[in-house]
Amino acid sequence: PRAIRLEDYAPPQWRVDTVHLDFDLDPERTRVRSRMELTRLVDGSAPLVLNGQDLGLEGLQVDGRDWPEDRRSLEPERLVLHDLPATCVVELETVLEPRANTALEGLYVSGGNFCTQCEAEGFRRITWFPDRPDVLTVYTVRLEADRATCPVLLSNGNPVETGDLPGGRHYAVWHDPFPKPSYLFALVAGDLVCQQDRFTTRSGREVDLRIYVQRHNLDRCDHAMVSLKKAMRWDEETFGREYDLDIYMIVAVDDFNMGAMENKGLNVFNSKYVLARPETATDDDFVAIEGVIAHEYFHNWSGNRVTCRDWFQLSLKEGLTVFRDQEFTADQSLRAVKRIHDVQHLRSLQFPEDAGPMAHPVRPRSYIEINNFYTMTVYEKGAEVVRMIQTLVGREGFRRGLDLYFQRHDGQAVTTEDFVRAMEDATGRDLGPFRLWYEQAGTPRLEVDGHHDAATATYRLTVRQSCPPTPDQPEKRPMHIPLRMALLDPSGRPLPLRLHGDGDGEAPPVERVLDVTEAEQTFVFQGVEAPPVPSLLRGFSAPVKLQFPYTHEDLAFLMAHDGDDFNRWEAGQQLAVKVLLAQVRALQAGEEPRLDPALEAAFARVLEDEALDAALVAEALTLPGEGYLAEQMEVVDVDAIHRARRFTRQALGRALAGRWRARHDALADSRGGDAVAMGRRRLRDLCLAYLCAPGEKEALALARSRYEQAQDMTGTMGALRALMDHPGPERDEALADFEARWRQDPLVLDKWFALQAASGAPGTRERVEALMAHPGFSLRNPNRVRALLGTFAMGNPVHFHAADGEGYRLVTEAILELDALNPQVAARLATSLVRWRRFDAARQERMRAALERIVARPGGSPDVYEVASRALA
Ligand code: HT7
Ligand code: ZN
Repeated sequence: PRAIRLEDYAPPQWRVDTVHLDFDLDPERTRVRSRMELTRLVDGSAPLVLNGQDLGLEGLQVDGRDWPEDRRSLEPERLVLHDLPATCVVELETVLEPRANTALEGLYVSGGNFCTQCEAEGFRRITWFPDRPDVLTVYTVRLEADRATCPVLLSNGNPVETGDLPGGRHYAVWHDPFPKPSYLFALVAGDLVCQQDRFTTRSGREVDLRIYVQRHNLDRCDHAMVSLKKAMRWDEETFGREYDLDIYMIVAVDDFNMGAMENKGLNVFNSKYVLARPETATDDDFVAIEGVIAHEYFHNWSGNRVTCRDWFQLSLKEGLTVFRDQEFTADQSLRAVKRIHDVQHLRSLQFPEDAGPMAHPVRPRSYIEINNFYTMTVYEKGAEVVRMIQTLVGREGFRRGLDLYFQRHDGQAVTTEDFVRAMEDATGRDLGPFRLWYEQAGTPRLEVDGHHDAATATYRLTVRQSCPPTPDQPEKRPMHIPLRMALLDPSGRPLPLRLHGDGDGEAPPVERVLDVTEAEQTFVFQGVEAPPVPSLLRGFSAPVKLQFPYTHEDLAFLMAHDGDDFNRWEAGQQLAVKVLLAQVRALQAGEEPRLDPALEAAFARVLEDEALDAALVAEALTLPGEGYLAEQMEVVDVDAIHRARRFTRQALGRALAGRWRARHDALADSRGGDAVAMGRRRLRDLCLAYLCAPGEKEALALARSRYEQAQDMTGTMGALRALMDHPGPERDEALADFEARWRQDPLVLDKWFALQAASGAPGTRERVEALMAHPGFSLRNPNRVRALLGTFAMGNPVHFHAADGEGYRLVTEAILELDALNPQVAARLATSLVRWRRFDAARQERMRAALERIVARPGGSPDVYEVASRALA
């Protein structure tokens, strides 16, 4: 397969002013007629190049006449038309088989209904077209289908006309007045019902809101609708962004490769991110739905009104929109808890990506298959880059910059450079060196050290930055890193931060953002009488790995006194990491691990802190994950990490049993849908998990009875999770009951598959293999694949990396089978194998062999090939 390179970008030579699409829908044979009004943008006789994939060509006319064979060339993925007049109308026809489409790109059938997925390059599976994001076109779409099976016919924009046709058929016409790239095209047709509402924008425009679902799901749309209205209001109030069409539609489908898609006016969603009521969805599901609904809505400006010039600019819309949805969620809940979750997500998924063979800059320079670049780096690190810009220019400056960006580029397809320039122009801040964040891959390391000099009452903070090499980028340059920090005096109060060179005028601030731009820099703070404890990288002000030689006592001090909630949590995490890694070393040396008294004392203090929000208590009492611990090791020892973490959970469970129980019981009656109630339930279930960790009968019986009495899915899952690592009647009966009760409900059954795939108990790999033969399992449904195989491969290191290689075998076989059906999902699963060099020699050998088997397979997809071959390079 051929690589596409940023440096080869060339602007389009033709404009498609309008396109009329006519769909004659049939699951077996859909006819698509397209009529494009074209204008040549360059002098001379540049041919028109249209993209197509797995498409025939049933007819081709230019200005109403058949176009001769010798003036066109039909290649497998391109149709090139030569000698066209400078303005012309091209009409062509294709025939599709939506029911046979298992890749879920282009036009396909899900749950008996037609839907489309065109980002990134799915439109070329529907019709021949310049399928690139910098070609913006006004669409008119006519849909025709059987009225009985497809009463609902939807496309982008506003409805124009509907009517009946002979033979039980009917039609609808939609017109989208906003020029858009082809990746934002969508159609949906089927037997759907909708929940309807209205929204009045701040300028008084009335918007018809609709959420379309299958009839049996109509009672699960309230939360999505409330979330949508909240997001619409929030975007007006926070960023001055208003909705622009008369109607906003969301459609939930069960078969979907990703979370959701922001097609103009017609979002198509994975049903997982729409459907919820407390009996079927957990608190985490509710929060995720609110976030994804908001994310897709926010794309209407950051992505749709201002779109990407080419796919290398993907983070322009995704990083910015993730940043916007993070801010939205932070405003709906506890800001510090949201920041903790986002940082956990980044560290456990993006940092490993940035340290592995798939590492790439936020703005990549080349790809084989663009679908493989919808990555943690483009999304999550991209959002961190936007957040750092906000830190550097300030909140108000950021708002001005964003206003300028939208005003300057409305209706255009632009680059990350255009975004940065708007920020500079609106604020006067020079972001020159900062741009490197878009170009340089890898997670920078900050090694910080502090030295107090009592004689001069100064504190010197020395900061060294470096970045490990990544594929294609062996040499790294220093980045511009905003380091938010404070110094705490021995009583825990923040000190005024007067730097050498500051004027004497204003009172110095107690928190500063240091501009770290050099490989090594020293900051000297004046007037520091006693040795302080620094609070560094507050709020995680940059996506870096920070090292500072904190003692256990320093960390306990910060846990107790840091005024930054994120850093209080972080201090606890760093303490736990130190303790757990010491246990790993003990286990590797054949010694018994022991529970560190500092950790036990810190946990006891937090557990008794009634003043602290329950949600923050829960975060503070959650040990760092196995993946994050693995990142701290030279050679990953999955078994020792798993044993150390299990040992600590059990030891803390035993040592603080009375306190866990008391706090658990005090939280028994935690109802309501607000963030406070959710935090209480999270803490309640965490207490239950610690109580059950040692595996004693009494605690397991408590979990079993909690399962019986659960009023909602959060409680049910909390009880089940506490039981999952403890084989025995309590676990097995609860699992069997759950399956019997929820067998008919795909989203809930996914939870049942995922729970079992995540279990640390012996025999999990065998169980996963058995579950692949379960009547409810199907490789055709991405949610089911992710629930069972994704959870096993990405969320269960100790079983996936089992020394006998059986975990690798199971996943490799699944990847190969899945690749023939759905390459996009298969490629995601294949990323579980790419960091093979991190493990011991025996595991390396097995993982490499698995990758070689994948690469060698004839007829495999470019998606999977790209992942496996990069891993082996
Ligand atoms: N912009 C959307 C990305 C997306 C997608 C990409 C490739 C293949 C399938 C896909 N479905 C959705 C979703 C988003 O980030 O908002
Ligand atoms: Zn997005």
